[in-house]
Order: sequence, then C-alpha cells, then structure tokens
Amino acid sequence: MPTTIIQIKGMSCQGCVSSVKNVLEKIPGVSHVEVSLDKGQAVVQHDASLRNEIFSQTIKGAGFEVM
Ligand SMILES: [Cu+2]
Repeated sequence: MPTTIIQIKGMSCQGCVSSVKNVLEKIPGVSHVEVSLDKGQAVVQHDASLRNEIFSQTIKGAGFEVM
C-alpha cells in the first residue's frame, strides 16, 4: 500500500491536527492517517489509485497550505 508524506503549513494546535486527520480519513481509499504538529506533516496510507492532488486539495479545502 503506497504511503504519501505531505508537508502542511498553517497547523498551530491539536485542533488543526484533528481537522487535517479527519478530512484525510474521509477520502475513499485512505486507510491510515498520521498527522504530526511538530513536523508539520501528514503521513497517509492509501490505495494506489489515489493521486496526490486529492490530498492537497482536501487539505487546502480545510484551510491549510500544502508545501
Ligand atoms: Cu489549531
């Protein structure tokens, strides 16, 4: 199963971490999400059919920036 690491800008507290985690987990085909506030990143395990754009679009839609 592919793992994608996404650098995220704009997370400032655990609430932000939860928001990012929740929206990513709702994407069909995503099986596991870890979000780190310290590292400013999300680690996503997902089906091979998912393209990276869906992750950045979803994160941007939740109000954060993707680097
Ligand atoms: Cu926050």
